[in-house]
Amino acid sequence: MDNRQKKGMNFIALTIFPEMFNPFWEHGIIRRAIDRNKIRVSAIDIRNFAEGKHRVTDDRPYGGGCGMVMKPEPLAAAIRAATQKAPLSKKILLTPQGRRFDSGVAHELSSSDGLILICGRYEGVDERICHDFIDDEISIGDYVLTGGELAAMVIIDAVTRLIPGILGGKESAEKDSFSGSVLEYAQYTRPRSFEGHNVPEILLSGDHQKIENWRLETSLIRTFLKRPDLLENKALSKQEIEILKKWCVDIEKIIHNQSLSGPGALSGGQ
Ligand code: 6GU
Repeated sequence: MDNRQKKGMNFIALTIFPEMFNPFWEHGIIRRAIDRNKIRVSAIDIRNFAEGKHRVTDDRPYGGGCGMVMKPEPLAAAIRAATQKAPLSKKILLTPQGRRFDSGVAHELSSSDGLILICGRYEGVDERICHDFIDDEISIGDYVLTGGELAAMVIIDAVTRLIPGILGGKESAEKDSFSGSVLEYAQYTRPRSFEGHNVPEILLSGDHQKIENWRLETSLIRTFLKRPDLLENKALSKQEIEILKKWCVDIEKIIHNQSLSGPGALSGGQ
């Protein structure tokens, strides 16, 4: 049995604000994953590796310009110390310049032994760190955060829930939005009637096959309406194609009836 199986996937965040991670470790599924030895987590203060009385971690950029740059020495020392603790972990720099984090990247990272997540602050980190101490650079989207800490938490959260045995049912993670590149079906719980809106009858029918079909259809409709881009890249199943064809027929019927009697027919379709 290797380390990962014995003690769980290892996440180490390198940051100048380690306290930011405390509430994150202490709640919900992340906390349960730690308690059950599915993951190990730590946030290490980069400042501990800075020299001098003031333990400075940033400095002015060569060549001038605004903002500060994270100094290479404390970062290098912090990354080396983390690598000694977790030699098989992947070293990831959180930066808006990185490749975009998505469900595919989350799955890819979830199979690694562990992650060392380097949280940049200020205007960036010294370029020499990017070259020599990093395996991968990741961004969580096209906007700029004040630091990589929230991005590190996003990644830890998304990766943790993919680890087998973390979520309730085995299929929970697989059936969720994006893993099959359609959105999740509509969910309802009690009460049966809420402020005049009723739960769809079919969900109360007890007919599991019908419920399954209804869920597949609502998943597809929602995806088509909210995120049509996801369907363009999806390999559709036979059943999914049948559902889409059925809509086409229904929509064409509506258009056909309009062209016979609707206002479009009178104005010559203009
Ligand atoms: Cl990983 N870091 C920062 N500072 N901003 C971001 C980001 C990361 N991802 C998106 N914006």
